[in-house]
Amino acid sequence: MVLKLYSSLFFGPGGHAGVVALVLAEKQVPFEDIPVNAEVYKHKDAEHLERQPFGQIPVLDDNGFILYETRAICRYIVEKYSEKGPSLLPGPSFEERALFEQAISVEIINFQGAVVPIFVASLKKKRRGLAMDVAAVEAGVEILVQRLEVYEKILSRQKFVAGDE
Ligand SMILES: N[C@@H](CCC(=O)N[C@@H](CS)C(=O)NCC(=O)O)C(=O)O
Repeated sequence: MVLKLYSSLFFGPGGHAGVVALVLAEKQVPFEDIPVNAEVYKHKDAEHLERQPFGQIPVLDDNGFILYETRAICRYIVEKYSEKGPSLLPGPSFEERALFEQAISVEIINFQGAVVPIFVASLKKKRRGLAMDVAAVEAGVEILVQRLEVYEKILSRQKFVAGDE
C-alpha cells in the first residue's frame, strides 16, 4: 500500500509537510497526499488528534503505522528506503553523524525557532482574516537575520550546514 502523507497547504508549501514531501521525492518513494483543511481547523478535530495528539501537520501513515514529527518521519523514510534514491544519511563515522545531528538541532532551534514566530504573526493571521502583528514580525525578522548571518559564516567555510557532503 502506498504511503499516505497528511499535509496542509494552509501552512504553505515550505511547511513541515513540504519537508517530508521533499525527502519522499528525493528518495523516489511514491506517496498519496492527503490534505487536511487547516483553514477550518480540521487538524484539531478528533479524527486528526487520533493521528497526531498535538493537532499538527504532517503525519505519515505507512500501511497503518502512524508516525508524526517531521524529522522522525524523514529518518524513517530514509532508513526504510535506503536502497532507493540517493543516500541522505551521513556516515559511516561517528563524527559525520554527530555533525548531521548538530545541523538538525540547528535547523529546529535556530532556523524554525526564528521562522515560525514570523509566520504566526503574519501569514497565519492574514489567512485567518486577522491583522498582522507588525511589531512581532519586525522583532522576528531581526532575530532571523542574526541567525542567517551565522548560517552565512558556516556556509562560507563548508558546502552544507553539516559539512561538505
Ligand atoms: N514538531 C512538529 C511541528 C509541526 C508543526 O508545527 N506543524 C505546523 C504546520 S507546518 C502545524 O501543524 N501547526 C498547527 C499547530 O501547531 O497548531 C513537527 O516537526 O512535525
